Amino acid sequence: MVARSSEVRPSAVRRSAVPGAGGRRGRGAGRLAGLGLGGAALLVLLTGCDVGATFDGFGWPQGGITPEAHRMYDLWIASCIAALAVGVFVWGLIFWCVVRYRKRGNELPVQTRYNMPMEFLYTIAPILIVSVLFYYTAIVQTGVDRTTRNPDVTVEVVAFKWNWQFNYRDGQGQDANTVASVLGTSEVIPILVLPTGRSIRFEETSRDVIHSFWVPELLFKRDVMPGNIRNVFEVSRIDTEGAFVGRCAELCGSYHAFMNFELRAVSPEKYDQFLAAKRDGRSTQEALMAIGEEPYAQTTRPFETRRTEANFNPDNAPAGAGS
Ligand SMILES: [Cu+2]
Repeated sequence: MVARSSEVRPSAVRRSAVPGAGGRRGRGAGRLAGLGLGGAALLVLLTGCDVGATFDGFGWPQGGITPEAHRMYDLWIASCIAALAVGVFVWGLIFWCVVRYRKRGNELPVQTRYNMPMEFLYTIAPILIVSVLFYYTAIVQTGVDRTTRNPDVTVEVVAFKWNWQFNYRDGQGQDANTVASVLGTSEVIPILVLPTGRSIRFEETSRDVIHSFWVPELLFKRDVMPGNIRNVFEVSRIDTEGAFVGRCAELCGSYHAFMNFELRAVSPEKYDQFLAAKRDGRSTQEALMAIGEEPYAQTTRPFETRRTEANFNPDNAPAGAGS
């Protein structure tokens, strides 16, 4: 594949320096191509295994609770394995060259310009790698962004400085009606109750600035825009019951960090009972207790904003009074 040192094997140098005289070179390129194909096959195989858990997700958060979260996680793990495979291959080549072609005398080594198989390989291989990564990214992204015509649950997410309102809707779009609502206050964290096993559509809108709706376990966040933009996304189902913290992920002002909520995933039966209780006019806390759930947030708590401490003129002394 690459010309050998003339000092060690002069005959080999002559053979490989002649263009097209490459039985050996052809075999080398074939071997490399085979290695690439083998690597790709290995990648597909490994993606099915739980390699991610062994390596702590390669830094990606684990514990996603939707099929979409798992698909994004798998894409990340596969991309990391591909990157590592390429890295190991390149590091191997570097070290091999360092050892094999180290300086042995003062004679200039044989130069190997215009090595067509090599040039072909390092042009085609990156294109192939990028194409495969692009293909799977496009597939996963399209899947995550997919919306359906009739999701089982539609919830309107209304963000404002600095809290959330969640409106349960009887249909899709701006013209649908709100049948029940959960509103957060400075004292009470809003709890977004949702069922497991059902498709859920989130329709986002903001009353003031750009916020971002983020539940880390969804492994997904989406900006909440003011004005006429209604950002929409769906999850095909939530797999796990439990309480999951939600946050605003867009710096939206002084109390941005306090803009928390909780996603409470419950069984479909409990969800139906919760919604019925809310429609009967009960408070969110009463409705949660009616279905045997904790009435207040478990994953976060209202923050003490310490507004009075931030007042540097607590005695309301007149300006310029001094001391
Ligand atoms: Cu915000």
